[in-house]
Amino acid sequence: MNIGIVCYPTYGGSGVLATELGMGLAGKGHKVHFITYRMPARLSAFHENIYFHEVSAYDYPLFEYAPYESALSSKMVHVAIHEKLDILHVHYAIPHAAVAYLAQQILRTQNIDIPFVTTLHGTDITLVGSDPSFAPVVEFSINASDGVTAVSNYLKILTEDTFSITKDIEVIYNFVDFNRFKQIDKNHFKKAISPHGESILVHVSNFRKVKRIEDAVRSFNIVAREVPSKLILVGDGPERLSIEKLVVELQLNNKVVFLGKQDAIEEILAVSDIFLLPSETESFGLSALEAMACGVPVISSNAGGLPEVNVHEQTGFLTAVGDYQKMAEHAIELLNNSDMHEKYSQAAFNRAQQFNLDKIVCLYEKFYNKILKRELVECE
Ligand code: GMT
Repeated sequence: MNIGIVCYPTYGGSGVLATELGMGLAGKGHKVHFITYRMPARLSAFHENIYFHEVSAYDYPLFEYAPYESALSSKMVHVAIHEKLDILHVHYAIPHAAVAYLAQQILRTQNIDIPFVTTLHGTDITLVGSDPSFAPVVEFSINASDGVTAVSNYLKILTEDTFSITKDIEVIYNFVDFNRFKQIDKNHFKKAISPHGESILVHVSNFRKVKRIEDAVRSFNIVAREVPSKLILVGDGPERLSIEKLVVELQLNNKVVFLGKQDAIEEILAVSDIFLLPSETESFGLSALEAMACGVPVISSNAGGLPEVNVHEQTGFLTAVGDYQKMAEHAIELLNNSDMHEKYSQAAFNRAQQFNLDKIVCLYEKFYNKILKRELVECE
C-alpha cells in the first residue's frame, strides 16, 4: 500500500505514535510518505520505504499568519497524485482532518478518490478541540473522515459525548516497539546519575500544564525525605521555568535533574525505578507504556485512559488527580520493598506486551483494508 501520513513532527505523543506507525508499516513493505513541516523527531536515520515531503507555507507581508493549512493541503494533493497514494492517515484532528477533507475534494475534481483516516489522540478533543474556536471544524471533519480511530475507549466515549458524531470510532491503542524499549544494562549511566545507589524516579513529557509536573516534584519531595533518591525530568516546554523555580523553592536542586529533550528515552528508562505521570487528562499515556515495556512500574493519576494502560496495584498505582501525597506513599512502599518492586516491574512488562508494535500495526493495516474495501488481514 502507498500510505500518506500527516502529523505534528514534534515531541508530542501524536507525532511519536504516527512516526512509529509509519516505521512499522514500512517494515512490513508498505511505502510510507510523511507529509509534515519538519522531519519527525523519531525519524532521524534512513529507513527503507519511508519518504519525507516537507510542507513549507509561503510567507508574504500581507499575512499575519502564513496559511499553513493551504500549503499542507496542496502538498497532500501533490503527493497523492505523484506517489499514487492509496490512503491518507492524519494524526491529531486539528487542523489535519479538515485539511485532508479539502485535499480529498480537490483530488475528486481530478477524478482521484482517496479515503482519509483520522486518528484522535487526546487534546485535539479534550483541551483544544472542544474549544468553541475549533469545535465546529473538528466535528465536521471527524464526520467527513472515511475512518476514525481513537487511542483509548475513554477518548472514543468522550468524543461521542462532546460532539454529534455520525461515524463509528474504532479504538486502536498506542503501541511500543520492544526492540527499542527493553530492559538493558546501563549501569554506567545509573552510576553517573545516582553515584550512591539512590533510587531513580522519572517523568517524561512535553512540559505542558496538563502534565501537572509540579505534582511529580511535590511527591518526590516527600519520597526524598524517606528514601535516598533522585528525580529525572525529561523533556521541555512551557512549564519548565516554573518547575525549575519550584525545585529551587523546595531546595531539591541537588536531587532533581533536568535532562531536557532526549532521543534515547529507553536508556533513561533502563535505569529508572518508578515512572511518575500525574496528568490532569491523558487519553492513553504513551510515555507510561514505554516505561512499562522497560519494566518500570508506573505511578500515575487515574485520569482519562490511564486505567486502560496502568493496572492499579499490579503494574503500578492510580491516584486521584492532584493527590501527590498518595503518589509519594505508593512510591515509598515500592522503593522500600524490593520483592514488591520486582513483582510490579514484571507485571508492568507483561502488561506492555498487550500493546506490542506488531499487534497494533496489524490492526491499523486491517483498518485501512476495511476502509479500502479490500480483503481483511488477520491479526493476533
Ligand atoms: O500530551 C502529549 O504528550 C501530546 C499529545 C499529542 O496529542 O500530541 O499526546 C496525546 O497523544 C498520545 C499518543 O496517542 C497519547 O498517548 C497521550 O495520552 C495524549 N496526551 C493527552 O491526552 C494529554
